[in-house]
Amino acid sequence: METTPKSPEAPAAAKPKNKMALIGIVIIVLIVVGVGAYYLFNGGTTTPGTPITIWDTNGACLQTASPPNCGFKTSTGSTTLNVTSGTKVTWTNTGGAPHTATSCDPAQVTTYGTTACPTTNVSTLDAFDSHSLQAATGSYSFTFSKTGSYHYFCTIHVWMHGIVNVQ
Ligand SMILES: [Cu+2]
Repeated sequence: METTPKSPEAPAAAKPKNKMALIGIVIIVLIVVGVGAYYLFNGGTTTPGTPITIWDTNGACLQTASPPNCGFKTSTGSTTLNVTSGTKVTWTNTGGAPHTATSCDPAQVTTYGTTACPTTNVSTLDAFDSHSLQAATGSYSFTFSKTGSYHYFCTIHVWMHGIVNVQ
């Protein structure tokens, strides 16, 4: 008499236990996936792309300076960077003044004139604008997904020019 009521009780007690274990496993899986996604996302935004250095001479960036005392340069010292499609490029301002890396699309020519953009990018190319990058530390990244020649300049010193060729 005593054993018969006990046996249906045992599975009833085991069921919530299994449920708790399942919930525990689900929570652990969610944490693992969440942490993994965080690192994946964080890695994607903090990993520097192909570098372009924005430089000046202790904050000086004069249009009349010869040779130039400010500008854009790649790791080889060139103002032109050649990359393949899908490459992320990262501009870092190492100078003492704020600078920008801004694509030469028609809207910029309208605002800043042809000194800023002697060559205008074709309208099918993506536009980019870092806006003002803080002296010494500011950086900006842009991923080039369309092939073509991207002319860009600094909106603060419109005589600063650079080119990114995407093949
Ligand atoms: Cu500048």
